[in-house]
Amino acid sequence: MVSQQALFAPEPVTLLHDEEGGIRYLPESIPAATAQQWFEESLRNTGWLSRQRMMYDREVAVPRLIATFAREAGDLPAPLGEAFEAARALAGAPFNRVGLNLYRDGNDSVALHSDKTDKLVPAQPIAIVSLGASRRMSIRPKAGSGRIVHIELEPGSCLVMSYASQFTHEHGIPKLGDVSGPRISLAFRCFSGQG
Ligand SMILES: O=C(O)CCC(=O)C(=O)O
Repeated sequence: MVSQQALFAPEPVTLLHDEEGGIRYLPESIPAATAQQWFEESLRNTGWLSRQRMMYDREVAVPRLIATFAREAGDLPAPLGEAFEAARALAGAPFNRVGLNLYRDGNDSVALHSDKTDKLVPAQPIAIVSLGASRRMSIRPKAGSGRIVHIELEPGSCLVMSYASQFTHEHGIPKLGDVSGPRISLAFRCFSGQG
């Protein structure tokens, strides 16, 4: 018999097609209670850093807090050990790095960008697991007249982006007036060598 849960399980959404799987949104990939627990643990257990960057001729704070962990470093703070395994299974990729982003409120953001590929293993995807408040992601083609796509990244979802898509598209989390609270994203990547 098909369970109620299976009947109403939300379908993955393909936002972009390419030869490496494109960009896929997988809603409810992590059960809601687990996603909430991971959010609380990540908030509490992470040594969050504020990074500076140059804007024209002055230094400004990057509008979000960040942290990075290597899987092989061992001694990962909860929930990262469990989250690595889940992301590896969801995307079918041997992720060995995770970058965490904490968006404290609607003023925190990340500008449209593509991930730097020089230290990434070619053809391996990037997976972004969302925790906490929902935030909108914008995805825009780098060239041509293709349309910009917006997707609401809900807690417990996983967005899988191909390596190839980093050459054709940019993604970002815009500032937003009405955000229900803080959000954490766990961005899993496959780094080559010591990266
Ligand atoms: O927080 C997100 O969903 C996006 C994060 C991101 O673009 C990045 O870490 O490069």
